[in-house]
Amino acid sequence: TSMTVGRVANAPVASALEGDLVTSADLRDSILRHLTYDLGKEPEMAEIHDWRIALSLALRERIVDHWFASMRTARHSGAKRVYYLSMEFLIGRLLEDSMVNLGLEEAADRALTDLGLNLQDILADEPDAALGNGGLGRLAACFMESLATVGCPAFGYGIRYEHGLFKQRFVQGRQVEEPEDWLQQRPAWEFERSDIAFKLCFGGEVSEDGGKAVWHPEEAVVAKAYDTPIISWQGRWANTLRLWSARPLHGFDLERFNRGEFAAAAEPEALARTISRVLYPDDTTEQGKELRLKQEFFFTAASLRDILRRFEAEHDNLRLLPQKAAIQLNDTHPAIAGPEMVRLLHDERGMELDEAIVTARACLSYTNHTLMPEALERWPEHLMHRLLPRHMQLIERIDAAHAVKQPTRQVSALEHGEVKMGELAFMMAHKVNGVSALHTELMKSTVFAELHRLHPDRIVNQTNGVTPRRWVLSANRRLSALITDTIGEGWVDDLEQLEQLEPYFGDAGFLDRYAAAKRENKADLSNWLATEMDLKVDPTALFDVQIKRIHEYKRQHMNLLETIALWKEIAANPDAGWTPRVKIFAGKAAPGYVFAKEIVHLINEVAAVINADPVTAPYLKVAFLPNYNVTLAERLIPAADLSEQISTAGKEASGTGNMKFALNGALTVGTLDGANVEIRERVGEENFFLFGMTADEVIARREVPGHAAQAIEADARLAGALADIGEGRFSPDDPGRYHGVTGNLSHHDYFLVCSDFTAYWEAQRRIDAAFADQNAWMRMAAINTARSGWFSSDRAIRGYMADIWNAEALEVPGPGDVLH
Ligand code: 7GP
Repeated sequence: TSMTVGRVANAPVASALEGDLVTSADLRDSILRHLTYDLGKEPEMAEIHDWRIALSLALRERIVDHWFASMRTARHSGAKRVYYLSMEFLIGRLLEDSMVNLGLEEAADRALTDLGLNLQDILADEPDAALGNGGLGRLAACFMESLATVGCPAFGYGIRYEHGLFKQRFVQGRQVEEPEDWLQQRPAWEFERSDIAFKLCFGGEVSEDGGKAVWHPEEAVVAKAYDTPIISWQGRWANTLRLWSARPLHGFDLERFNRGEFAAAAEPEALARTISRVLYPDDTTEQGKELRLKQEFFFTAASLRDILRRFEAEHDNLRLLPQKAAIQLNDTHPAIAGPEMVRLLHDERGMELDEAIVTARACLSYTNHTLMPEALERWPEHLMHRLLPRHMQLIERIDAAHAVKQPTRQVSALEHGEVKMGELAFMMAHKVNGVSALHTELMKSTVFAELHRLHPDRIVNQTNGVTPRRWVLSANRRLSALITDTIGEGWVDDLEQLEQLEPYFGDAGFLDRYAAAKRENKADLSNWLATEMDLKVDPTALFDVQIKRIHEYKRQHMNLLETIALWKEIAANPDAGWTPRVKIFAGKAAPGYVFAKEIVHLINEVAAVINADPVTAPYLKVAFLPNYNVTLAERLIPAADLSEQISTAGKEASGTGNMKFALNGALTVGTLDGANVEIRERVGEENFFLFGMTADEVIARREVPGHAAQAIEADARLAGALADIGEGRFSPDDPGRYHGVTGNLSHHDYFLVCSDFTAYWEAQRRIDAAFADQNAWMRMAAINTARSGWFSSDRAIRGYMADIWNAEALEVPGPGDVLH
């Protein structure tokens, strides 16, 4: 029986899911009720999205009691709450997730069949909520699900962007961006909270009044909350994802409207709404735009106000705040939380400045997701001063207070007229974490070396993780069924139980079924490629997958060079017993990242040429799938044989796709970078295809004059592939199109594509040979599944709770518990 933390006499008992006999008939009735009375549609007139929304509302209804019970338990227990502040939540679809976590899949399936509908069609109708760019945003979404599953009382705070990440289309091979419109149909999961709204100010100036700073802002907007309940596995706990939407303080200008100035009358509305209009589409490059800084302050300040309001409703001593609130900053985007918290405590609540700084720091902690210098946020002081004059003053005070502790003033958050947000976040956090063991060590030795020397206990590691509910259980039904048949269902929220699979590898039956699951997943994907992309592939070929944002450091172009070299070699000698391969790429390039867009174009042009070659067709196909998103990842990962994790060592902070692939039985070809290192340690070096320079060797290699030319000279395959690109073999209409790319690789090659190419080619040929022995390969794949359980985001969240937040898990009192 469960621990009764939140014992409340008058609390209605939350029905434990097992006791909650939701029949398909109940569910069908509530779908019809929502369709009729919420959506106002008659069944005969309803379209697929109406049914989808009605089903979502019927499920949401069943989440709400668990949600209230969880919040009530948290309130009455007095336990610490965790607040996860993130500019991005890359959620994807939620319907299947909610249904699976509620255990209502069969009921929903039957209810819909009764109504003459098909569950899969309905699931496929849901828009993919892309309120994030890539790894950082998807990590936040996995963390939300795990926070609920481990029972950690938590809120996620972010921005309710009207338009998420752009949609990607290819027009003659080039990336074209189109606006995304996930809110076009009625959003099914959120609750609009008109009563939870805060006024937030910008600009103006600061005056002094009897030693007290008074900020006189000149502009204000309102942040309004929208709540989405996030339900745990088996519905034991639910937390809130609270996203802020920007509204004008004064609706619209009636006077001007009455004067006939209709557009001008709506202006304040449009201006205010701009703040939550669109997600910045950048991934690991800094965006130095005023609007971006406004967005950051907007959601951070609204969240802090909400946190303090909740705290003050429950406690009257501000000194208790660090015991009741742990605030995690997901990268530096919410780093203005440091000065803003100090302002709220000192200016607005009269706490001494030094104590305010110490109190804020005891609440705050900061996760760093990249060491790439171009991605570390810096804001011009004059901009900070203009937009947030009081905060600029407080940043100076924080910096000065920190400097006092230094014998010589080595580190400052202010440099060359800019505010360095990483340094500011570090100074205002009691813990700072990296996202893989290697990345954390590099933080200590590079970007934060000085700060680490001053605060040797502040930096800790929390290796990333992924939620097994979405990334194994839902995404890979066949594998999940095999696992559950073999070891029971306990693995779903205790993923390291996957280790128990290994003793079954001796049974021929297990590995046969494992192989069958992979084969069927690949057959599904092959059919999908045929219908959606008009591409025929051999479903037994090696499915080699690289899916992630397009970036030089991730080296999609190294993969492409190897593809070209392989194609040429097959063409020259088609009967040499080649292992058939399908090279699959997907990913978006930031709209302003010219080089990445050229890589996109080049992949498409190379694919067109190779796929049209009848000689190599049995052995090599290239697919670049447009509009990569969470949903596409769910389709591709279960069908992958090979996971491409080939970043320049030292550049990929962790990776999380690498974990999803390993769990789903794809072998990794990878460098010693990010979490690859830890994956390899766990799965065993014999079950991982390692190649390339280490982070140290990368640094040394860059010092070698002419390293790229040398590497090209030494490898005829590389030279040949580059020559083909340079001579326009893939762009006959414009032979010089890729001179920028080839020139960069031949003369500059900062990411060492050329220097790692030979090792990469050799690793790929080892992979060809290994894949030819299917029994041995499937065994390695199954070992990857069995030994990757540690990469669950449940483990990661428990790590944060223990090492950073000092937070405890709670349970909703079950119906069997005695309530006092
Ligand atoms: C990413 C890192 O590139 C990736 O290696 C890591 O797994 C992920 O965060 C989660 O920790 N970083 C971003 O997505 C990003 O936008 C810019 O970083 C601050």
